[in-house]
Amino acid sequence: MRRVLLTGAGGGIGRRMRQTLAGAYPILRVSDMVDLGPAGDGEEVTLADLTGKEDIERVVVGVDGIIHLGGLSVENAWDDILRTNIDGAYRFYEAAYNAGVKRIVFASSNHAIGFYPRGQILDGSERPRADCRYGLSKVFGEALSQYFADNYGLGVLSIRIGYCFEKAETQRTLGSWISIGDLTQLCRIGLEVQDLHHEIVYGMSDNSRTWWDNKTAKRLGYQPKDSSDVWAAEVDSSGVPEPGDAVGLAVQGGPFASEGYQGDPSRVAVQGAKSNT
Ligand code: 15L
Repeated sequence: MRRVLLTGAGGGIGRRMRQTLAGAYPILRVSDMVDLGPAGDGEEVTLADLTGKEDIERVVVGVDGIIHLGGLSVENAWDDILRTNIDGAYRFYEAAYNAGVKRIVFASSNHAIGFYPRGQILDGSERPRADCRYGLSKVFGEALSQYFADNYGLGVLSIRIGYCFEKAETQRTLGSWISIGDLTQLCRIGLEVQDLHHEIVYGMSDNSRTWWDNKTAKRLGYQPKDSSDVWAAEVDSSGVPEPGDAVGLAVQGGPFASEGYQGDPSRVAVQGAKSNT
């Protein structure tokens, strides 16, 4: 990998990963719609809207591998999800393939499987069960990755990212927490491991209390260095209620599966279906 593209470099994960990837590859191209500041050593900075054909085609030129964090990262209105995470993702993969890109690390999400009940152990081989439209777009992204691997020989690692923030604060995030260091390690495996077709792994650190069996990631060489266990006692004794309604508290996706998530009125139309956990 000579030139690696990091999309969504201005987002919550992207900003930190820009730092953890510094120096890892000869050239790191960072892109986002928002101002990313000046280029650091070994960096190229590109302003790009990944829903626009010209920007997409420009940003992938000369790139060997991509960590694709770009797109909407929480629930949104359907039209925006469709334009950005579905249509935009397809066009992005197509342009990347046409430009000769060999590897993509796709930032999927635990919300692709968020409607599975808590306690059920998942290993990435299960059928998707999205808990919101955003999760549904991540199911599409995983299928898109499989399609480009099968039909065009692109190597793709889809990472169902859990909770990538400073610390775990709830029972749910004790299970799904991942440090930026461990997520960076997983992304680098996706870019560098030999003979990758398409694999789905969980973006989690070495957490003891989890619903995910990350055996595929381990087979690919993942050795997480961090663990949410350090906050387990604090979370147990905090008494702070977890956000979400009864459905959200019963399923792995938590608040994303809860009624009125983000106060989106168009959600109400399908709410009646959200009772069978
Ligand atoms: C996600 O997919 C979101 O991008 C992130 O903001 C978190 O909220 C995370 O899921 C989660 O499950 O908590």
